[in-house]
Amino acid sequence: MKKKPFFITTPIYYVNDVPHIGHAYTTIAADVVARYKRLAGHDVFFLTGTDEHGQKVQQAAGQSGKAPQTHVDDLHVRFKELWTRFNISNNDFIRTTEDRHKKVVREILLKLFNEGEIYQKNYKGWYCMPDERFWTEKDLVNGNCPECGRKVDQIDESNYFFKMGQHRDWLVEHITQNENFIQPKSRRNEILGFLKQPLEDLCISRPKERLAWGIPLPFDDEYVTYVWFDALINYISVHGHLEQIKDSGYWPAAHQLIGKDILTTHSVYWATMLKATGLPLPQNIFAHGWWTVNGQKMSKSVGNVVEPNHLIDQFGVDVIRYFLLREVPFGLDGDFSHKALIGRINSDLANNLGNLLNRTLNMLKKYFKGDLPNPDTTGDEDAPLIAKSAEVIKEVDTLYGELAYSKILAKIWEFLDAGNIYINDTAPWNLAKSDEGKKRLATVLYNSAEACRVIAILIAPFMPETADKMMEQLGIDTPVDKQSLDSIQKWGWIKPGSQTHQGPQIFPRIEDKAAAKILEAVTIGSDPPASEKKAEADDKGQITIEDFMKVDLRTAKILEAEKVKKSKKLIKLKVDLGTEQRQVLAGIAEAYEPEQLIGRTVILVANLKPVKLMGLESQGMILAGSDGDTIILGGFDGELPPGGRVK
Ligand code: ME8
Repeated sequence: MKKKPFFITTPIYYVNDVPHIGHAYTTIAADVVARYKRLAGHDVFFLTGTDEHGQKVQQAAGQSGKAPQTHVDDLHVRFKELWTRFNISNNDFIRTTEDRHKKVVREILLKLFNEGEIYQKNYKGWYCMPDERFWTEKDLVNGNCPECGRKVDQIDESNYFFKMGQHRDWLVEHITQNENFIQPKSRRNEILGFLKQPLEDLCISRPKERLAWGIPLPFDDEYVTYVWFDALINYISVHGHLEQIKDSGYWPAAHQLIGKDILTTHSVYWATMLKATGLPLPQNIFAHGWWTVNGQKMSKSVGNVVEPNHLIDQFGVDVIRYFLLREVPFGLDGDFSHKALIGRINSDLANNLGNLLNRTLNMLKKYFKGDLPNPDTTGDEDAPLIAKSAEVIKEVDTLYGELAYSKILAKIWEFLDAGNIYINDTAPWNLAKSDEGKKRLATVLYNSAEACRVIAILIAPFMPETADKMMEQLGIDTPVDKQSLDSIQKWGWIKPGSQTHQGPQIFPRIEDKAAAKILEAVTIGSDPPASEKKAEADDKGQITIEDFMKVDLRTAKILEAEKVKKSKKLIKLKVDLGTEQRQVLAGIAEAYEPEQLIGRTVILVANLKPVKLMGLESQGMILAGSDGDTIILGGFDGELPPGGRVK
């Protein structure tokens, strides 16, 4: 049977600088889906690449004293090398300076020009050089660029324009009718809001005398193509010229992953360019959130740019892949810190995953010399584990459709917990004491090994090296990317008689002393060490940003509310944190009726140690202001999804 094509893309990154953790984030996210879809039997095409034209790149080349082509030839390699280190399984890597790309850009420009979709006019207005965007007087904020706040230059020149404005109405309709076209929902609403204003035509040229580094327009070689018009076409130029794109089977893309910074260019510029060219729109554009570092924007001048190569050297590839996608729900902003990373390594990876594999292999060695025994009869005690496996596999598949990475991992970890509980409950060490018990022991250890195999396949898209190590220790020769999801649909695929062997710990714990050393070494840029800053702040009764960031404030949506019996003040709430639900007790019963609270988004202190109030556990605290007897809940003057960080 012919495999179903599945096309997934990342943005193509500017080669004005070296890649950082933000670039790695989108690329790893796309890689995980690509790997999962391959396991599920799809014909996957996963594309990434580099954006090599335009002002930013020309400027960066100038600063390094190189010709632009030499600069991009040198720098794009850094991205390729990093993706190899991260085990990114892209099928192609496109560079916008390649002929195959330039040809298609010129083909599309010519077609649109001949069809009257592109025209020339004199333009007078404002231009933001770093963003390479034109703005009208009314767009400016305090005379500066509304996007980045930087200074704008006045421009008066003749340019070519794409008739983008005429596409507004059908685009609004398309977005309204296709819920998945722009995700998450908050971003979709943002674009619908943007489209309430009239849509301007798009300037798609730059005079050569101002910017020489670009693709010359096919109908006027005094101009080069605007870098965004050029770059967006990479998603289709990779499939060949216009006629070939339709036949390739890969267009439209199933998912186009981007950061929230480039949502307008994708959901408005790109969508209208495709429509005018006569090509269908991608099925989904997903704009994920923004990573900060210890609460600050990553920036060269602050010196806090997280260099992925250093992280890989220190912690290993799979740990970083896991952390980035587990820590923050996809779509929300996240904060990177070494402390949180070490926390995840110790709790999720060493304690949980490492533990299940280790104790299973250890007991197989001890009681069966490493030979996987034949399971005897399956008993009542085994059924919950087997049922949990089926439930998790099914739910994980649904969650992939929503790109809910962090929920997928939480789900897989539920199965891991079930595996550890199974071993605790069946107590193999007691079974080993009698001959009768030994029959049951064979089944228990067989099932534990099978659980490890299921987990290896489920985590393979996120942690491919770990999955292979697990397979090897379980005595399975076939590398995981040559296996398929089919093998976990039915319990009991692993063959009795396989020779298992315990290797080194896959995730050793980072002990407190080592962790302290790592944390001490990560000073932020030229800032004084954290300990000094803290002493200075304490003197004045102030706290540092690091102190503040220790409080994990999150947006939380109230799902249920009821008064606590026998209490005048307490209301019991169930709140949604995006990835989990919590029970929280709040002393607001004199100010609010429970019914008033349902559906509200509040601010939750999410890392407060749970306490018991009137015999009920409260897993966090919601923020409210008060004046005498008046209590008013803190909140937001707009809609926000649950689970986002409040800073
Ligand atoms: O915009 N957090 O390229 P770019 C999360 N060439 N993601 C981040 C991030 C951060 N702090 N920083 C960067 C361009 N990213 C254009 C794209 S596509 C036709 C042209 C990621 O090098 C995120 O995916 O500035 C963001 O959208 C992308 O890098 C921007 O990369």
